[in-house]
Amino acid sequence: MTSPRVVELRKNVMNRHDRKAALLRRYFESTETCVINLVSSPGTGKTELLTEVLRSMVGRGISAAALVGDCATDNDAKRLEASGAPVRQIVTEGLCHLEVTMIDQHVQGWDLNGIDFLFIENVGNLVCPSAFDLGETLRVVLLSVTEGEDKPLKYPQMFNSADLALITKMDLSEPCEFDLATTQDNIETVSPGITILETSARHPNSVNALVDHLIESRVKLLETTSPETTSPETTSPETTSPETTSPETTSPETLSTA
Ligand SMILES: Nc1nc2c(ncn2[C@@H]2O[C@H](COP(=O)(O)OP(=O)(O)OP(=O)(O)O)[C@@H](O)[C@H]2O)c(=O)[nH]1
Ligand SMILES: [Mg+2]
Repeated sequence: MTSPRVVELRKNVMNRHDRKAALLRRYFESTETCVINLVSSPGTGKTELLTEVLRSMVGRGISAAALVGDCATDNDAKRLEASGAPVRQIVTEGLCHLEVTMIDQHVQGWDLNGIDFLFIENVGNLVCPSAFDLGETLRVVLLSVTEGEDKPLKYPQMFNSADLALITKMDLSEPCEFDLATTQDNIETVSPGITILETSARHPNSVNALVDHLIESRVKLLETTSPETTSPETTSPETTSPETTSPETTSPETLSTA
């Protein structure tokens, strides 16, 4: 008796999240901000690579900012700030993924009209973040050479919900005896046609190639979307501070009880 009811409640909550994400996506389109949600296992190199991407963008005069999610610390925000780009930390207090209400809350006060790229570093987790639309323009999944070639097959939803796949830490591929061709095949199996780029935060050329790819993607997306003047429907009247902030009312319980 209880099982079907729980499923139905979860569906309602997810619909609410999806509606909110759709509103936020329209707002991002209206400001011509390309929002990129980075998802991967813990330790794949999201922060390291993003720091270099932001540094490269700042150096080229491109306006970029970042939101970063973490269960318990603001370590990653401190690292990302070294790039010179504006950064805000979202501490999820144990929640294993970011949710759209947190993004909505944490962009308050930023004039997105002046921001071409907003990166969101999700909480390191190869399962849950795939189920939560944050209103992003592009979802980018990262897989490092140290994790094993089979991960796309074991976590297909993370790969088939992404728009771009990055194989990271390529500078370590030899000592890790990494099999690039098998990994590419595995990604292609679960996400046919997806673009796959090889990167290393230690190799500026690969960082620059990634930045070039993102700039081209934004240009193409701007050509296909018609901006409207839309404001985000805020979930809370309070404007969040730029510093470390706790998630709003979002908690693991929300999904099963709301
Ligand atoms: N050799 C090498 N090491 C890297 C590279 N990218 C990241 N690392 C190292 O890998 C470790 C984890 O990198 P992070 O950037 O913290 O990974 P993350 O995905 O942000 O981790 P979480 O935020 O905990 O999910 C750090 O010690 C980095 O210095 C790379 O391209 N090459
Ligand atoms: Mg990180």
